[in-house]
Amino acid sequence: MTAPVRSSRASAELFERARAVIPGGVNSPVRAFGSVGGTPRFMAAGEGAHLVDADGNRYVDYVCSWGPLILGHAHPEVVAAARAALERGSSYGAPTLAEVEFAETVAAAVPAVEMVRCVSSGTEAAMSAIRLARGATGRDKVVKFAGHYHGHSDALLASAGSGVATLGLPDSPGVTRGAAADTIVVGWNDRAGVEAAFAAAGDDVALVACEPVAANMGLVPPDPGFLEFLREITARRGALLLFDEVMTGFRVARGGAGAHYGVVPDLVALGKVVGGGFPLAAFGGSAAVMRHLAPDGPVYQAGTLSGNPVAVAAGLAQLRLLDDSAYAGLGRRADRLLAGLEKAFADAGVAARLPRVASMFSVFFADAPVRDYAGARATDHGRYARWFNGMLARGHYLPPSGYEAVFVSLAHTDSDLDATVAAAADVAKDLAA
Ligand code: HOZ
Repeated sequence: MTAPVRSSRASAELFERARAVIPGGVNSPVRAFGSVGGTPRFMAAGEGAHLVDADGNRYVDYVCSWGPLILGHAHPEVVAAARAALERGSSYGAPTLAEVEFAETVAAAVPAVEMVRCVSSGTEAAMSAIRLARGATGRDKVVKFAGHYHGHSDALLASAGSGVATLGLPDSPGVTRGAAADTIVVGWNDRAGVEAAFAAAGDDVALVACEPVAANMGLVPPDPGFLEFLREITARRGALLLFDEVMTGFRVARGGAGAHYGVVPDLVALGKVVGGGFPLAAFGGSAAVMRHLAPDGPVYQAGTLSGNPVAVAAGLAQLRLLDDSAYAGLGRRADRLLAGLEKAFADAGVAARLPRVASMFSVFFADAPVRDYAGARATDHGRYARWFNGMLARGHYLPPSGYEAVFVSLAHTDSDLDATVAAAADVAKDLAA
């Protein structure tokens, strides 16, 4: 169990040291607690559903390394698989049996995927998928949605979610005008906007890229029929459709959001979830499209650490455990937590929306449902900061930004979830005061 957080002195001292040698003191901006205030917690250990910080404080963790830790921290089977692989060597720069098994596992699970290429991060997966789409179609333009985040490659940084939204950064300093000019940004769930993009760009659209469940502007599901609409218009106009499933792959279902909604895109980007907490990602699609990649085809893409044996072993260990009962278990935990949170906010008279898909959700302080990035930005982020800090002080680690999603893992026990609900009831009263 957790206890109220006593001191964050060690974290504060580490943050001070870090700021002298790491920009902003962190290696990824959202970690800096910039929009919620306070001292980012420097973590010393992860154990099941819990994180332990440098001061020895224990938290129930709902960030789960931004989603991938579906089994919780340091799951024994994942640790054993990684350790066994490591004892055989950390990196070969040559192909392995495990990479073949990994590709077979992903292809069997994800309906859109016949062939897979491993990379090391979600950024690389989405960036490579764009190059592949451009190479395969001979077209330049990419359509993306405001508030969707596909990593930090040039083509996809416009109107991006996640840290770009959290910090309220302007579009694209450092991105050339040429790169920005090939990206068309449209509102999420905006059919007319997508039609207008195709009308304006004619037949030069190579790719429509989306998070099938937007999860980097808080969680904003697709309107009913919207993914089907994207599938239809891209097919009709000769463009490819990319589902960036970095957040949703193997999380909302074994086959990802594509399987959950019954829509099969041309390309899928998978991120950290396939590495079970290690730096592994992948992109895949039909053999016809994927064979454009070198060395089969001319579209170049490469990486010494792509398919790293330790990361692949850990990822495979996690993917093997994600069966129907695992998804049922995640669903039960999310039901319990969401019911408790909804009641806590309702009892306190706090207007909150908790959109959910399977075992991921977010907390918007708003009166009306959120359908797009403008709606997400209009929610009460000051209140989110108070909510976050109130929960953190009581030992519950939520995303340090209202533009991120909350994740439940199989390591969360009923007592973890109930403790979080009890803390939420307390914090909700403070928010209402
Ligand atoms: N929204 C990011 C995950 N897709 C947060 C992780 C990060 O930027 O560090």
